Amino acid sequence: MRNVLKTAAFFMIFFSVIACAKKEAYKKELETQSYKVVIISEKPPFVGINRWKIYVYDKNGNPVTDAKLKINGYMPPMPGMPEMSFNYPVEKVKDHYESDVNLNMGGTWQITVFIEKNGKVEKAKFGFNL
Ligand SMILES: [Cu+2]
Repeated sequence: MRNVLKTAAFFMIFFSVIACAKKEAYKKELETQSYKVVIISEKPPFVGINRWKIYVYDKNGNPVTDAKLKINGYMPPMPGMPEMSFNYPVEKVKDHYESDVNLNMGGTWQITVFIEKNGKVEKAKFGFNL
C-alpha cells in the first residue's frame, strides 16, 4: 500500500513538472545591436491569438524595462491576396512586455519587434510558416 502511494505521488509530481515545462513550450531568442530579445509563449506560433511574453536584456544581461515596444506581423502577397501588415499593441508587465499577436491565417509570417529607447529604435526580426 505504501508503495502504491509513493508511486502515485511520484507520478503526480512528474506530471506537474511536465505541465510547468509546457508553459514555456516556445522560446525564440533574437539579437539586435544593443539588446537580446526573448519571446516566450505557451505554444509555438499557431493560427489565432498568440499571447507572447517579451523579455529585453542589455548586453550585460540586465533586464531593460523602460523601452517602448511594438510588434509588427507582415505577410507577403499570396496568389489572390494582397500583402498584410498588422501592428500589435505591447504592454509592459512587471519586468517584461506582453502582446496578443493575432496570426489570423496560415501562410508566411515575418515578425518585427521594435525596441525604442532614448529616441533610438532597434529591430529584431524572425519568421515562420503556419
Ligand atoms: Cu496571406
